[in-house]
Amino acid sequence: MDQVNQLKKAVGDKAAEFVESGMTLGLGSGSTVYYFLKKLAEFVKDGMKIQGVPTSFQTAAWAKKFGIPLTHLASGKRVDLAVDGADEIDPHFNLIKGGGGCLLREKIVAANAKCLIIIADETKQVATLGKFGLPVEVVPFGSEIIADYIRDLGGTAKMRTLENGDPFVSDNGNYLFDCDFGLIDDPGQLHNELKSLVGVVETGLFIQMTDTILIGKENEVKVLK
Ligand code: ABF
Repeated sequence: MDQVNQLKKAVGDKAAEFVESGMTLGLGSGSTVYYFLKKLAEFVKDGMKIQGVPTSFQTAAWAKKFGIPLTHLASGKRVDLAVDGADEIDPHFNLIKGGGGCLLREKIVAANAKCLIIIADETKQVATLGKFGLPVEVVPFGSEIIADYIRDLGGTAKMRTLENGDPFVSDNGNYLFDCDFGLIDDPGQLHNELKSLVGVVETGLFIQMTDTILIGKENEVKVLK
C-alpha cells in the first residue's frame, strides 16, 4: 500500500473509533471514506448496531458489499455522526468538496448531522482554498447560461465531462461545473454569490459545517477540533 493510502487508511480507522452502537451515521464518499467503511464493517460483524445514510450510489454499493445496514434521512430525525472526505481544508475548517461529484447529498447529510468529522491525508490541508477547482452543481436546463453567470462572478466554469465527452451527471441528475476563482479569500461570500445564481443547486464550499478533522500524517493521526 503506498504512503497516501496508508494515511487514508489510518484516518479511516481512527474515524471508526468515534462510532457508537445505536448511531445513525452519514456515510460520506471518496477513497478515504472507503477505508472508514471497511473498518466500520468489522465493528458491525462484531455486533455493533448502526445504520448509515449513504451520500452516493458508490458509497451505497460499498456499504452493501461490506454488510453495513443502510437507511434514509427521515423527517424529525437527525444523523448522529457524519464521516466524510474533502478535497481541500483550510485553517478555519472550511472545505472544498465535490471532486468526486457527490457534493449535494454530502452537504444535505452534513447539514442534518449532529456532528461532522472530516477525514483526510495531510495533502488536503491548504492555507487558502481555491487551488483545487471548485465544483458547482447546476440543473441541466440552461446550464450553459448558468455557466455564463458563474463567469460573470470572475471565475472560469468548465463543464465536467465523461471520457466520451458526454456531460458528467450527478446522482441527482444534475451537471457539474469545475470553477477556478483562484485563491478564495472569502469562501463564505463566494458561496453565497454562487447560490444566488438561478439554476445553481449547490457549491462544493462547506463553510463552518465541520466539528472535527482527522489528518493522516506520516506517523500519527492529528485530531483537530
Ligand atoms: C468526497 O471525498 C468528496 O467531497 C471529495 O471530493 C472526496 C475526497 O476524495 P478522497 O477521499 O478520495 O481523496 O467526500
